[in-house]
Amino acid sequence: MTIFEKIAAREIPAKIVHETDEFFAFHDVNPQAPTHVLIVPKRVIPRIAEASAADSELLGRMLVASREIAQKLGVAESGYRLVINNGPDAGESVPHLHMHLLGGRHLAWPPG
Ligand code: DGP
Repeated sequence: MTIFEKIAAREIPAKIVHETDEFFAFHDVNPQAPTHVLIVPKRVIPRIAEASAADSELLGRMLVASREIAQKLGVAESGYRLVINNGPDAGESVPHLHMHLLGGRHLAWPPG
């Protein structure tokens, strides 16, 4: 099982802020901004480059749900960034697709 599957199964504790039967969101253990949550499908897709057309609706629902999660966390008005790291140069460290939602401070662009 991946770390995130273990969190979904409640084998590893995490602060879960949103959950459906398909995906869930929880606070990142190593936050890079005052608000930093991960939105993760329960079905393991290793990374976005390995997603298929069959994953399109799930990924779309995750993207749309980010709005509700941002509202719940109080960053909808101030702004937030959605990030998916794919592969070594992007710093991907967990081979279970996840979307970062970062906010609560000004986020520099371009990213480091
Ligand atoms: P990435 O570098 O894009 O693969 O991001 C992986 C993120 O996962 C990283 O920001 C830290 C987070 N993370 C890793 N292990 C755990 C964990 O056990 N619990 C929580 N809450 N977050 C974790």
